[in-house]
This record gives sequence, C-alpha cells and structure tokens, in this order.
Amino acid sequence: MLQEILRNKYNKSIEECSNEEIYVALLEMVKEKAEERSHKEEKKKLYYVSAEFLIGKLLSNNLINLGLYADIANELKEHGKHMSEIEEIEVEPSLGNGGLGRLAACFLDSIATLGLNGDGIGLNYHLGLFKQVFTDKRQIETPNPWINENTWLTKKDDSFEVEFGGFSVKSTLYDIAVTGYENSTNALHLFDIDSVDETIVKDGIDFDKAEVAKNLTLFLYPDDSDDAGRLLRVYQQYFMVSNGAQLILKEAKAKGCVLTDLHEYAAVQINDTHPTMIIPELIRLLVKEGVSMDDAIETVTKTCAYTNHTILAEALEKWPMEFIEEVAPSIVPIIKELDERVREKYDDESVYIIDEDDRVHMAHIDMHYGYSINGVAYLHTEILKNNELNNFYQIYPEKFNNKTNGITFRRWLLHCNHELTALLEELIGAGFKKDAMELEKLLEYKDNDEVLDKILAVKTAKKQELADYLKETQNIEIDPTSIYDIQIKRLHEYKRQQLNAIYAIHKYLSIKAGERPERPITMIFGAKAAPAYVIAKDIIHLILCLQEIINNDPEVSPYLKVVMVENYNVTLAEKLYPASDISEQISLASKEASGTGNMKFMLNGAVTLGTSDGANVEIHDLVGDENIYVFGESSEDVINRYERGDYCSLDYYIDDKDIKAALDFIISDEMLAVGDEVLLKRLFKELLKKDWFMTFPDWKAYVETKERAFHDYEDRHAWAKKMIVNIAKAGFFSSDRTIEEYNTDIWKLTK
Ligand code: 26Q
Repeated sequence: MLQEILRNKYNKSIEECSNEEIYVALLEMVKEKAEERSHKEEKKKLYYVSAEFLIGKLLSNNLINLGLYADIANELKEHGKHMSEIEEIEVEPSLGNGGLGRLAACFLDSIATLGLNGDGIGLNYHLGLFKQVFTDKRQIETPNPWINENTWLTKKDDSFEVEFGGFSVKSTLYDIAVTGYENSTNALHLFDIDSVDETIVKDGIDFDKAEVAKNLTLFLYPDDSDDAGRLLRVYQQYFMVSNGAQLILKEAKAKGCVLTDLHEYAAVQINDTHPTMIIPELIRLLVKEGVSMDDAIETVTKTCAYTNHTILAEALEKWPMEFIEEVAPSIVPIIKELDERVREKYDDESVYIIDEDDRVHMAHIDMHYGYSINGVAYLHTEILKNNELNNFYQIYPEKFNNKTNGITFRRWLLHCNHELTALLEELIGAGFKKDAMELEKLLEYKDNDEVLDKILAVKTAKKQELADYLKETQNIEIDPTSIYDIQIKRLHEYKRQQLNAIYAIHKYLSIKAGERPERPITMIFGAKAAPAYVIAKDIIHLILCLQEIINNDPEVSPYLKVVMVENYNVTLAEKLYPASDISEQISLASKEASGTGNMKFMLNGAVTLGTSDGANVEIHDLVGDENIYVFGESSEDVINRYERGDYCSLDYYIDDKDIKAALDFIISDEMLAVGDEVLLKRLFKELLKKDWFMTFPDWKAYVETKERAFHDYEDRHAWAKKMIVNIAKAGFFSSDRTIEEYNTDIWKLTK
C-alpha cells in the first residue's frame, strides 16, 4: 500500500525515499482517510472547550485508530525502514501544561471512539508551552515551534469577529482530525488570528506584550504565571470562548435550533475555569438575537457544565474586573447581572461572583450558571462537596457529581507498548482493545510462572529500550537490571518531588556509609517548572546537582543513579511509562485532584508507591493492599493540620537525624561545589522555615515503604504477580469508561 503511494507521489521506492518523504506521504494519506470517515451530525452535539489539548504526536495513533498501523509498519520493515524512525520526524505540539490538557486529548479520542457527536474547541498556540533546556543545572525556557509545512492543521472557512475593548479581530479556524478507534472522525477546532508575529519573541520566551494582535495566540501560559502575562491570558480566554460561542450558535442554527432550545442542540463542557467566559458570552449573543435575559440565562444554564481540576486555592481563577472591562467590555454588564441575581437570592458573600475587591470568581459563574459540577476522582469530588466548595454544595447538591479520570488505551498501551499489547493479545485475545474491562481475564495467569517470566521479559525489553534512548539522546547511562523508580509530572511543591529528592540524598549518604541496596536503583525524574515558580526551579536545580554528584561518585553510582530527563513531554512519557518498575505518586494527600500518570504506569505494569490521594485511592481499592505501596497521612489528617495551622518543619529537622543529615547536605560544601549557593540556600531555608506543602510528616513512612518495595522487588515472580494484577485492574481507568459516564450523566447525546 505504502509502495504505491510513494510511487505515485515521488516516483520512488520505499528504499529510495527519505524518512521525511515517507512521513509526509503518510500524513497526507491519514488526513484523507480520516476525512472519509467523518460522521453524520446528530441533533445534539458536545463541545469540549479547553485552553489546552496536549495531543502528542499523531501519526502512529491515527494509523492505529484507522486500522492501518500493522500493515504500514510491516511494509516499512520489509524494506529496511522502521516506524520509530518515521515517528521521529513529527514535531510534538505542546498545546498543554500537563494533566488537564492531556486529559482533554484522551477525552477527544474516546468521544470519537464511542462514536459520539462531539468536538473540541481551543486555541492554535504557535509556540505552545516552552521547551525546557538544562543549562548550568537550571531550567531555561526556549520557544517550541511546532507548526511547519507538514502539519495536521487544516485551514477552514469559518471566521468570526471578536470584539475586544477598543478594537476587534477576525479569527481563522484550523481543524485537526480526531480519529476514533475503528469508528468515526471528529474535529478539534483551534482558533487563531493571522496577524500573530513570531518575530516579536526575543531572549528565551520573552516577548513584547503590548500588541495583542501580534501575540494573542503566540504562547500557552504556564500554569502559574507572572502578572505581566495575566492580562493577555484573559484576552486569550475571551478570544477562545467568543469564537466557540459563535461556532456553537452557527451550528445549532444550521440544524434549525430555536435559540431558547439551545440545550437540546449543544452541551458545553467547560474544562476548568479557563473557558468560563463562554457563559456570559453565550448569554450576550442570545440576548443580542432577541432572547430575553431571563430566557437566555435559563437556556445557557441548561447548556453548560463545569469540571473542576484543582483544590489549590491559589489556582482558582479570580480576574480583576478591570481586566474584563479592558478585554471584553460587552460581557461586563452580563457578569454584573449574573452577580446581582446571586446577591438577590443568597445572603452569603462567599458565593458572590464579584467580590469586595472587584474580582470576578470564575468558578462561581460556572457553578451558579451551569447544570453540572464535577470533580475528577472520588476523593476529589468528596473534598469539593465537603470542604472547598461546600457552600455551593449546600445550594446545589444535585449539580455535584464525580467523573473519575481515565486515559486512552490506544496511546498508553497499544501505541507505546507494542510488546505488552502483543503478549496480552496472545493470552486473552484482542477484546481488551475495545472493552478495557476484558483485561481482568489476565488474572487467570497470575500464578502461571511461564506468563510471569514473559511479563518480566517485556519489562526488561522496554527498560533496555529506554536505556538506549537516554544514552543516545542525553548521553546518560543507566542499567536495565536496576530498579527504575520514576516520577514524571509537572513540578509543584504539592506533588513533592522534593520528598523524592531528599530520599536520593538519604540513600546516597547511606551508601557512602556502607549500606548497599540489594539491587541498584535508578531514580528518574521528568518535570517542567512554571518559569515564575522560584521554589519549583530551585528543586530542579537540586535534582540536577544530585545527578552530577551521585552519578560521578564511583563509590555510589554502581548502586544509585539519579536522572532528570530534559523537556519531559508526551513523546518522552511514551518511552518512560512502559519502562517503569515503580510509579511515584507522592502528593500531599488532598492536593492532587486525580492524577492520570498513575493510571498510565499501572497499565504498563508498574507498581504504585503513593499517598492516599486523588485516583491513587481508587487504584488501591482495585488492586488491594498486596499490589500497591501506600503510605502517609490521610487527606483528613492533612486538612485538619492546615486548619490547626501548627505545622512546623523545623521540628522534624530537629527531631529526625536522617532529615537533618539530608537537608544539611543541600548546603554542604560538596553541593556548593557543583551548584548555585543562592538557589540551594534559598531552598534549604524554604524547607526549614515554611514548607507549605508539608514534606516531612510523611518522611518516615515514605522511606520505610519505599525500602519495603525495593526488597519485595527481589522476589521476581511475586513482583510480576503484582504487575499482572495492576494491568488486569487498569480497565476501569479507560477514558472510554469516563466518557460513557459523562455522556450518561451529563451530556446525554444519542449514540
Ligand atoms: C490558570 C491561570 C493563569 C494561567 C494558567 C492557569 C492554569 C493552567 C493550567 C491553571 C491550572 C492548569 C492545569 C491544571 C491541571 O493540569 N490540573 C490537573 O488536572 C488533571 C486532570 O484532571 C488531574 O489529574 C490532576 O490531578 C490536576 O492537577
């Protein structure tokens, strides 16, 4: 098949074509095939509106979903080429920060796979999230261009006018096809403007913030941003939702929708508060078309649903009213009207939309003027109901519901782990590819020594592959017979990479003191820090210093290695999950809404070492005590401690000699010889004097539990059994299940 395509396009054989030529030919073919499968429109449509879609590379996934992967891969192989080399040509679009953006991408895959009528709406950031480079053991941010002439983007004819304060712009729409697995094709709509000017970027990711028309869709904002960028973030949000709202109304009208029946034609899922302004914008547009304010509010409330992804108070968006006055003056009267109506009904300032400092609480708009509020894991939703959003739960108990996150098995098993997929197919047939719950059939083999050996062999092969890759790309050598203990996620104090890093110091010191581990350990980190998040960057510096000291110490490096991979992204994740033995999920209990990496590790046969937080709780329930390593305080303990306000990290430093030794090492001569004194001392002080996310109460339990896991690893068959149970029980975390639940409980689309 490929032969013929290349012959027609270039008049060359496979052997004669460069990898780039093959990539371009496959891209074109996939785009055509995807187009052919476009589905017929139903009356009601879901719009998943999100500031982020972290879609990853698309070629192989699309080939899998179109049912073409095996044939193409084989044909390439027959002619001396390899699919992985062709994949290298594609540039990964970095249109997301982390979990929330990747979740949106998994959801699009499942929506199309289930044949649901639903599209994504977002922004076409030209440079996406920054690329991370390590220089002098620090994170440096550089631009990450991803759009070239060979792109998945297809320019469409739709264009809308968006009015900002004082000027307006016209949008251009680009679509990316979303291929469902053996099903229809949906669309990811990404809005853009033609005037964006990439040449205004200077010095890293710094750029001239003055001219909105030139920088509107230039970058994706990191999840914690400096003030200068905040206004532009509001411009981006309003641009996204105004386009989205206009597209939604256009499509509904084309189907004959009477505007007060909008909810029968559209369900709008608001992915965290970033797209919240779509509520006042839809109301504005309906009123402009002659619908009364009362009716417009009622209809929009029946159309929009909100997902909360965080319990960190500082991450809940509150925009100064003056920002909205400058960016989107036409929705200001609507927001004020919405606030007035709340004030008339409730005598409780904490549920008002506009607070006494004239800031607009975006989540409050969603909760009053949407019909559904969901958290992303059981524990998270409980905390929302009983703590963080309790005031709203009192008012609207019927709106609250849980939708435990999920991941697409097409990318996180079929694509990234061909070896495991093949073994599973050999053992339990191919049914799990369509119905993830069929993975449970694997349990039958948990005491079968031959199968246990095969599972271990797959893991070893993937560990070797990662070792080869790291050697080739980052010149780092790791030992595939060591334990791969991996923590990969955005850098944040609540995720507690610092706890893991301090363990590395502790282990280093104990090996120096003569206590060798039973088997060498490779600690792998991957994380980007928001550019303005000082402590997060100091933690990266700490890890990179440890990498240098530990890996170059001949006494220690045979037993312990620390590796921080550069520019952790979806593509790297696809190599890391399959190679992992231990999945570090060590957030401070109550703070990680769900986590989705935890599910990807589990699916690839890693065993979780984690706190009772987010979806870890559900993993624990599914696999049982024997097949997970849980430690640390409960979310209740942590919430109570915050309420008491009596946490004092210094007490732990004084009372625990291991903590003291490890912390002192951060500012030891050895560290200062390789690191920056200012950064290291600042971090030392932070951990001792503040430590807002409470690193130390869980220290003892963490060390003990981790050592127990390392020890258990030595009984290879017992460990392989744990791997099997984890894989077998991962079916619940298929995003197909999550999307079925969204549809049954919230969207109610016909299939
Ligand atoms: C807000 C204002 C200004 C600039 C940026 C932001 C911003 C951007 C991104 C705030 C938050 C985010 C991303 C949040 C996120 O990724 N949350 C994660 O969502 C996952 C999917 O539900 C969960 O699994 C994770 O637990 C949660 O941390």
